Amino acid sequence: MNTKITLPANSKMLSNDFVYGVATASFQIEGGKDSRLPCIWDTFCDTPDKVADGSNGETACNHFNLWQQDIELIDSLEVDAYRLSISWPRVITESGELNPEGVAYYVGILDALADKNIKAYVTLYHWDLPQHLEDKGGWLNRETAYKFRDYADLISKAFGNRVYSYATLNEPFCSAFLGYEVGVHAPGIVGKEFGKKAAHHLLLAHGLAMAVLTKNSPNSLNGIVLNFTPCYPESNSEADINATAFADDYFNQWYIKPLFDAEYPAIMSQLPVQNHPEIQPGDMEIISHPLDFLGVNFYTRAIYRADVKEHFFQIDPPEPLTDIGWEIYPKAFTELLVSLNKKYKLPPVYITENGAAMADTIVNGVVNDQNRIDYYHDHLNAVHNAIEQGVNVDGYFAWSLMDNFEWAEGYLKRFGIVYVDYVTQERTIKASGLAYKELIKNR
Ligand code: GBH
Repeated sequence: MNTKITLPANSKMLSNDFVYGVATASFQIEGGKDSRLPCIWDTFCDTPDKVADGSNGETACNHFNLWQQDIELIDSLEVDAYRLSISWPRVITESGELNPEGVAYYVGILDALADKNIKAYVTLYHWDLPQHLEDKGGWLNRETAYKFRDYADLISKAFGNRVYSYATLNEPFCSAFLGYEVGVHAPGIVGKEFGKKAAHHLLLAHGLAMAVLTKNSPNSLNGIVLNFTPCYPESNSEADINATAFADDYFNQWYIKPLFDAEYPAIMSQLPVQNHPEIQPGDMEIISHPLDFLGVNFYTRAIYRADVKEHFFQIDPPEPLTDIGWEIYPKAFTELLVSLNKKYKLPPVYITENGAAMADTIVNGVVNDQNRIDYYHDHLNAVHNAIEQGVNVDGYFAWSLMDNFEWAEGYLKRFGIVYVDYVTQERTIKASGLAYKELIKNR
């Protein structure tokens, strides 16, 4: 048992230019629902049986009111950077103008971070689509991509030079597949014919916003955050290997290949036409706008076997599992980064999320989350191994700064390196948070 997170002494990740940060997202921590427009997650939470504990984002971590003390907390962890997201429905009115109160709220946060020399990594869309846009079709409506561009334009002008890095979208896979194909995330739409259409409009939104950000904020690192769940075959049979490759194209490569190769994976031809995206001339050029960085989110892998009807079937993950049921398999992290680096001409990579849900208990004000320390230790070393194999990784963000609203799991799953008591809103740095701080401090 090692209560520390350590890296080999010669690691690039121990240099002072390697960026360490913590990450959050607006809907998951802010609350402050009365001072913004409704979003699709408000509606989803109000729909019975969608969120495990029947909870919502009305208060969450009350970061809307407690942001100043939370920035002190972030500073106390001695991180270099903070990754946050902007609530689109907080900063843009229904008629498409800036909402000055919403903008002032984030400007306050960005200025406080600058005061403490903490780099701001801003994500423009972490799933909280304004409900009035969903009412017009949401990401199934091509028009939403242009609304996103306009939002990116207004907000990047308003923020001026306060932002170190902009990510357009967080995990378009989750928005498209979980939100519009299997319906376990907002807006809860179900149908194979919808997922890839939503995905295309999300990627179009990304490309349109990249052009705007490059113009308005040429000095920031502008890019996108993708999640990857690397796919492994259950056996070495040809059928399982092919099924796994299909799943990888469907879930992972679908979102990255258009960015670098300006085309979707070739499996598109095997999908029924009614499930295809609606691609207009010029779209793929817009989508493949050069990136200053690629954000990679990694949590776990998935194992597949062949399936005659559905191309692939995901088997139950083997142990060890985290509290949310995801397998702990750090080797997949190294292999993922190395394989992406081989397939694509990558810009600098940031690990924009990595972390684990654990069944934490707080005893006399102490959270001894040794299991999470182990997770971080093993996964940071997995990143180190990828760097050793030639991948250009410039930073790492722990998900998450603090326990928060874990989407369809509500408040039941804790991903923080800081414990949150949702009754008192008290924050307690967990043992993993202290270990992370030690790693950063002792570089
Ligand atoms: C991220 O999503 C989100 O950006 C963040 O908001 C969220 O709180 C955090 O991660 C934790 O969930 O069914 O075993 O194949 C990550 C979403 C996680 C989606 C892994 C796919 C596959 C698990 N991804 N998941 S499995």
